[in-house]
Amino acid sequence: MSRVLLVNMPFSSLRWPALGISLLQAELKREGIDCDLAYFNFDLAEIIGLEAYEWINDSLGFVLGGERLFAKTLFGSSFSSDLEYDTEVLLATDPEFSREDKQVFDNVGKQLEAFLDGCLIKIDWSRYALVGFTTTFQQTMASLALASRIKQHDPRITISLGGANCEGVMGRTRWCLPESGSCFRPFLPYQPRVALMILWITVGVTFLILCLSRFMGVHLAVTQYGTRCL
Ligand code: B12
Repeated sequence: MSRVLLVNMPFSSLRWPALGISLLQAELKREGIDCDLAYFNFDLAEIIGLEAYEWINDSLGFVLGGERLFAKTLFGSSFSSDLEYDTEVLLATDPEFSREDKQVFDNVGKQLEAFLDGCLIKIDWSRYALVGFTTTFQQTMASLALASRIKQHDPRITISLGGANCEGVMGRTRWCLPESGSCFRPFLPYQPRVALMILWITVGVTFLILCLSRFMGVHLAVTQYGTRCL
């Protein structure tokens, strides 16, 4: 049977589980599909230490510090310069951001490649037909970075992304993996799809009524009080 793996990447809280993937796991099991969960956020906290992890997760959340670090592993040298980010984002939002803070931040960045390689080694990917990442807050870049590695390791695995970062404008943004060039296709959730169907049916039925009424010599006029026969 094909299995599903749902992944929770850094930087996400170590205090709370990711509710989304547990709910999806329960639903998949009900449908007879085996599903495992992987909380790789704990693996990174073990590598870089609890203090550094929570600092980036909590204090640097609003400047997307964690996203910035993982984006570097994804886009490599083509990424914008550190100087620009340090002065225009880090120092601009927190003038007390010290040299020591910067050292800790950069040091965490240096350990991310090893962390991602570790994630790849830890899992037997041949067991999975689909790997899904949940992304809220600062989890998109880490998810894409691991997704890129998984695709290189085994291109047959389908990668899926879900969570709050896939909603609205962000969800409609075209996300592509730089190495393979493959892009995520936005997926219309159930409710908008039903709404679209209802809209088409309404347009179709209205058109039919108008055609029939013309054919039968009846003229319809739409007023603010509803549709009336003249
Ligand atoms: C509870 C909650 C909190 C709690 C706990 C957060 C936590 N870390 O667990 C607290 C109070 C701490 C909190 C704090 C904050 N929050 Co809050 N919070 C929520 C809330 C109300 C519910 C989140 C939740 O657990 N939902 C239930 C689960 C089941 O839903 P879900 O994760 O979306 O999963 C479903 C789908 O998305 C999908 N899905 C999820 N993963 C995947 C994966 C795949 C592969 C697939 C196919 C589908 C899928 O399926 C799931 C089941 O339907 C949401 C709003 C909302 N209605 O969702 C905001 C929300 C997540 N919070 C938000 C924000 C901005 C914050 C704060 C930054 C607020 C602030 N100004 O401080 C802080 C940040 C804290 C931090 N760094 O962790 C934003 C996040 C925006 C974003 N794009 O990341 C949200 C979306 C609210 C909003 N609309 O603005 N928050």
